[in-house]
Amino acid sequence: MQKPRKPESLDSDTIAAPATAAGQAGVGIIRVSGPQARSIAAKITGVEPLPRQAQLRDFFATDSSIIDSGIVLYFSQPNSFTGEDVVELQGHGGPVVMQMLLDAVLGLGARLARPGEFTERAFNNGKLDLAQAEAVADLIASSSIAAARGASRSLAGEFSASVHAIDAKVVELRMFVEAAIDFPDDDIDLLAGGQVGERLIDILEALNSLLCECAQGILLRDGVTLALLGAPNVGKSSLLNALAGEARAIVTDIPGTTRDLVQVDLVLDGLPVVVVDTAGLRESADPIELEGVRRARREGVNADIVLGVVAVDEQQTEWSFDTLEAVLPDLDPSRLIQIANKIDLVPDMADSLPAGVVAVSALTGQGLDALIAVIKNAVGYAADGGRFTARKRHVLALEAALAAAARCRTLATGTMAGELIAEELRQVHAALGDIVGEMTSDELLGEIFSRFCIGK
Ligand SMILES: Nc1nc2c(ncn2[C@@H]2O[C@H](COP(=O)(O)OP(=O)(O)OP(=O)(O)O)[C@@H](O)[C@H]2O)c(=O)[nH]1
Ligand SMILES: [Mg+2]
Repeated sequence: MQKPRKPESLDSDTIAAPATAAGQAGVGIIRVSGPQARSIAAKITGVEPLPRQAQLRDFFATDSSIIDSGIVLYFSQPNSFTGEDVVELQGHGGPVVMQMLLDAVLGLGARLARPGEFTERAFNNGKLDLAQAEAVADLIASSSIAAARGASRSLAGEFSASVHAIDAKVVELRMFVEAAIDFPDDDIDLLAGGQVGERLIDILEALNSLLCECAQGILLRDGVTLALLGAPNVGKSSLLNALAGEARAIVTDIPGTTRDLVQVDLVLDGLPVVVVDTAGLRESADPIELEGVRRARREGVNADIVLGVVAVDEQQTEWSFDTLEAVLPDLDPSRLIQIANKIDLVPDMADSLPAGVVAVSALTGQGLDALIAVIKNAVGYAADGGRFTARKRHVLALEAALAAAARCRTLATGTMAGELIAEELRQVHAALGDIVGEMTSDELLGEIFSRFCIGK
């Protein structure tokens, strides 16, 4: 468990919010946290709640009318999610019942919680570190099984443990360097022995490998955007449907069928993606089609990966990606995957395609697995995915730590200026502390928690 972040300022007010989603459901839960949680539960049910026991009780409004009957669960502090007294009132999950129950709780002195405030209190009370708190939101929002597993590993503290393991090495090295600075008269110069450099290599390697894992973790959490672009009628919409496994976009043999963007969220072999189908690229006098092409181009500029599609058939054995290049002249080749569709029409052509062009048939499904593998490879998604979910914030902090550690290494092989090495190590330590929230500013914390949903 973490050290409480602000033990002196433990929140004195009591917060409440629905912990379950709005709408009709078998059960709905109002969660209450803070010093008054227990007494509010006692007033609502007419009986003192017992810690960690599910008790069936009637729930009463402030005017003593009955609202519902359900389960009351009480967790006495510090053994609760937030570290405060927490009460869950589990009633029937109808919007009106939930609102009446919430009103009763608010009428007894609680106030409505801000988004993420329960988790923020858990963080402030040392129940979770910041990376774990972020994992709570990521677990709720996860779009794939792999992302959910990654988030729950982060929530269990695996990611934080990796950060702490590197930080422990940094702290140890800092102590060594600072001791060497403080006792300069000793016979041996501790800094000259090559030890600092060796230990730094170890730290750099560990930082690098965690950074790679974080990059995977971001893919796992955020996924990537793929834009299907190409001339009319090459089979872009058919390809979208084939990847989605259902008819999401209209397909006809009339060129210019797709006018607007069609966006589908999918998970391709563990990788969350947003696939955007676009209007076929061609000159046109039709203002609707022109706007469609303009939007297609914009998607091509913004997407992580452009899936450039051409069609091969008996008539068209000579083909190129000129149409796409004309529209996106500055497209970085690393962002482009070239696809030759309709390979079922000319199966022999599959072997004579230029290197890097993926032959597929949206009609028969041929080549789709290979295409998915090429996509995963292009975005750097490892076969087994990420070990835990991560955020851009974590990557930036690790990059800052890595840069300071690299500067440290240069100093250690060159001037051996102890004070400068110590200062760079302090920066590595600070950057790592930022990830788990030991050194994070209140402003950033506010921003992180405000993106949570209410009730979490
Ligand atoms: N034989 C064969 N026909 C295909 C294949 N993919 C698409 N088609 C056909 O090609 C035609 C055009 O397909 P679409 O998916 O609408 O093409 P599009 O690129 O989205 O066309 P626009 O929306 O007009 O830009 C349809 O008649 C499809 O059935 C394929 O792999 N093999
Ligand atoms: Mg289309």
